Amino acid sequence: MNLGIVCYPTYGGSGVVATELGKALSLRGHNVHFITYDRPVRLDGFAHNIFYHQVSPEKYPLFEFLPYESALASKLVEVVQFARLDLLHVHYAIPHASSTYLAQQILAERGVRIPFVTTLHGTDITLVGKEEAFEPVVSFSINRSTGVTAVSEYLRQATYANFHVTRPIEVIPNFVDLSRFQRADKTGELRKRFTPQGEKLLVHVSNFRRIKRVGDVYAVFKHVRTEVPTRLLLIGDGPERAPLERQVHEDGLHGEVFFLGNQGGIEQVIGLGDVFLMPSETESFGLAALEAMACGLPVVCSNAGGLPELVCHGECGLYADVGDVATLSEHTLRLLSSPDELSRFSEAAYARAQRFDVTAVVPRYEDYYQAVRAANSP
Ligand code: GMT
Repeated sequence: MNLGIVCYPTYGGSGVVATELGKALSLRGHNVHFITYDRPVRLDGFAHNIFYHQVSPEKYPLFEFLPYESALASKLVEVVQFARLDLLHVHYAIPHASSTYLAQQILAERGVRIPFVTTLHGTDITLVGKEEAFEPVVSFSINRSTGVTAVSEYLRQATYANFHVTRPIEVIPNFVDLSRFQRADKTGELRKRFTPQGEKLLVHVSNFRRIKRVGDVYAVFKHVRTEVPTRLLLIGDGPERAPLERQVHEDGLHGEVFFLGNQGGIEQVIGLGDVFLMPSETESFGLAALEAMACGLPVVCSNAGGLPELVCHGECGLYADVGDVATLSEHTLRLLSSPDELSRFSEAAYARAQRFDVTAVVPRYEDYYQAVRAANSP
């Protein structure tokens, strides 16, 4: 198939899923065209059947805000025709679904039929999308998409609860490439850089937005370190990073907490840890937790959103209510204080991640594309 993928090119989970999906589809013989405002961060290396089309609205004195939606719709009209695309797959409803609907209508006037699949990822439904400023457009464009998928059952239900959506939504979960995300050598030099005295290592990866509750990550670490020598590895960047970094310095713990920022190749680092922390306010799926599980890390997380669909409590991880730092700390200590318990949970986390391997999930998208195309053919 000739496929177009519309996504955010940044470190956010939706962009990561979209890019990894495009890469996996290209390996399965499809031609994949990414259409976005910058090269997606995980789009590294060269493949003869991956293409990138930049959307760059022109600046004009009248525009206080650049009309990205119009520029995206126009670019889609161009790419669908020139690259003879069979289907567009848009990730994150706002504004991608409505721009794509507009492009679809323009193309229809030119005699070109193009189906499009919208994948709902999380905050497009649970946070921003619900805002009065967006809700009517989000509801409309979900209903007008040729196909709709959500990354968890929780998100599917949240969509019906928060929007005027009547159409079926297919659940296709996030996935991980188990050939890349693997268990790491915890006796090697890299791990020793973070834990020179053989301390335990907690890991957190996120975009450091309020919803991620990085303050809870730090609070759990502070509690745990009083009983078990521990270090904390923080990967990613965002608005909550600077305040937390300031706090860590004020507490004099900057020698024990490592802020790595946005990193490429995180698969080489996550596996160095012992336990992954994800105390999010809400999380439609929890891709970073899945990537950690693939590296054999049990997850201590909140029971928010779709996390319980991924993390089996008492087997591959442990969860608590949002903000219940005391229980999250107890859970973390339970794992760190017993090598047997840690190893049992680690095995279970790895086994659970296998169910979400790229080779198991990507064919579900291909099947869905076929079904959508068949339903859309004249
Ligand atoms: O985590 C974020 O806030 C980024 C966001 C995105 O859309 O870029 O991630 C969402 O999509 C990911 C991929 O489907 C999910 O794994 C994350 O759980 C989801 N984030 C939230 O629901 C907060």
